[in-house]
Amino acid sequence: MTLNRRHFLFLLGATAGAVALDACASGQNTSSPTSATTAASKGAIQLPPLPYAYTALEPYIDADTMRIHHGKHHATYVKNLNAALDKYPQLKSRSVEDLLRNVNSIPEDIRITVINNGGGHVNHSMFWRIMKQKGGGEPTGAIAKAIKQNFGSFANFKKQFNEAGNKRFGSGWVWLVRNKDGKLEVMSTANQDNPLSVGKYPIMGNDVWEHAYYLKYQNRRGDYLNAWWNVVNWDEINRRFAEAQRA
Ligand code: MN3
Repeated sequence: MTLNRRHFLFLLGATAGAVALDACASGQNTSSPTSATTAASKGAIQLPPLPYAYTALEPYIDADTMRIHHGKHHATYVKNLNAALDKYPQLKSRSVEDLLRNVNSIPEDIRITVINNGGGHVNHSMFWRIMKQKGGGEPTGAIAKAIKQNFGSFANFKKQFNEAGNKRFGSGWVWLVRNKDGKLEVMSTANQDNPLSVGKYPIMGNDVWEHAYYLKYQNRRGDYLNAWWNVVNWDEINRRFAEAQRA
């Protein structure tokens, strides 16, 4: 069976896309596997590639943790989110952030799934980018000034942030957010809940689920929280801070 692109797109439109894709993939003789992939994944949310190597954050975050965290945990959130949104294709025209900002607009039968897995996707997409190899050090730029204004000093902010991360019982996140009055706050959320759902903009956040640190730090969450500051990417955090002020 030879399929040209137009024929393939016709099949995709006329029948279930997944069936057509399976038929093509097993055929080995499709004219354009690239266009097939594009057509099949249209509207589906993709796992963003890690912006650096798995080893980049060593020794603070080990390569095995990064490999499983990104390739398994984050990938599973994306897969579950797509499965939920497939039931309501009209939701796919909205961003996941927009869904999380308006959770009551999500159909009830998929609401918790979208909060958990959409949150998981958005949180981790931020998380990879606010870290980098040879990161850390004192904050820079506008966020440095804002931290000083809101918390007195970077040391005091760091202390509050680590305390909130340590105190989170079970799985969750610790955040620096911008609230509706334009003030910066440290907060913590359970599970994959995102601050957008309570009207706050996440500027930076650290993942305190055990999967984020257990291989290297076991029960020593405090050590992980302290070490994490060595990989923080202040350029990306400044970019998010500017975005928070526009939001
Ligand atoms: Mn995680």
